[in-house]
Amino acid sequence: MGVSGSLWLRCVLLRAAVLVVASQVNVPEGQCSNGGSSLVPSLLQAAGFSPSCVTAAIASCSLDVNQETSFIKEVRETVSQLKESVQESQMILNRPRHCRDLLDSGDTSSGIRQVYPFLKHRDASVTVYCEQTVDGGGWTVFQRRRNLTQREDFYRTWIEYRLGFGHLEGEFWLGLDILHELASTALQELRVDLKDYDGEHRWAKYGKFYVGPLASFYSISVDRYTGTAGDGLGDGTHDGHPFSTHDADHDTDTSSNCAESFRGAWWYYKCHISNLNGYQHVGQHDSFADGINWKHWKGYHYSLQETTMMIRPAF
Ligand SMILES: [Ca+2]
Repeated sequence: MGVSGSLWLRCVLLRAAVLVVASQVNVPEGQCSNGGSSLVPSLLQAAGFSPSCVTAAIASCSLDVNQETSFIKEVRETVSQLKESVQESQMILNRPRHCRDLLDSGDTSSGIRQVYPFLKHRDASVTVYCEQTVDGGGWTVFQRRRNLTQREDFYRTWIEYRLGFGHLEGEFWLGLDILHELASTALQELRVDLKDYDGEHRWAKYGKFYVGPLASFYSISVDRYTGTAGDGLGDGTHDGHPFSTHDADHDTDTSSNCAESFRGAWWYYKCHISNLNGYQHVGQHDSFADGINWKHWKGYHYSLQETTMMIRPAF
């Protein structure tokens, strides 16, 4: 190359200056790219460059100003790479974190979907079931019981309740880690739908729902109940209590293990007025409170046919 690096830089800056000045006075670019045009020096002088500086700069650039240099190519490639990188970051940030995001983006049908719930791991996808028709939609379902031919076993361990189990088309528990992640970034609503063996349906909804981190044993916080099933989670009972499984007793009953006694896994205190992960008795049962029970509706000796628990951002 016959021109020094500093001179090249000057040429690039000069060309940029020509284009900027030209754009300010609406002169087509073609008229400015010609270093010999009388219009360019006058424009540059009007922009504040001294006449001698403009003359020297145009003279030094005239040989090569129209040539593609490796420097300019590199700048263009770098800008192009930066543009791609920004677009990729934007795409990752725009990924749906939950079913409400999908609904907002126009996906209005219920079913199994991919979401990216973890703020610190935006590449980690999770398969969830979205309920987009009930009560305005946007619900991410985290628990479901159904009276299927082959029932899912809900009498599971601590680690299984942390990570989730079951089948999204049938019965499942999504997982406490995901629940906490979704609940910790935005105020959530909780909706609980219940159905008995006569086909009657009741529901409970909470305007505030929070699940704490592992360190709190995923303690629950619920408030602002409305519904027809009765307040089976708040009411001075489960609210504020950690989650327990038969192998991880965090309940407040020092003389027993509630999860073991009532064949479930729940936010037990000592012990419960709801037990939706309990044993799947069919309707009435003689045993005490170990079924899929919701005391305020059916008492402690009636196990429900269907349950659905789901959350969505409150705003
Ligand atoms: Ca206990």
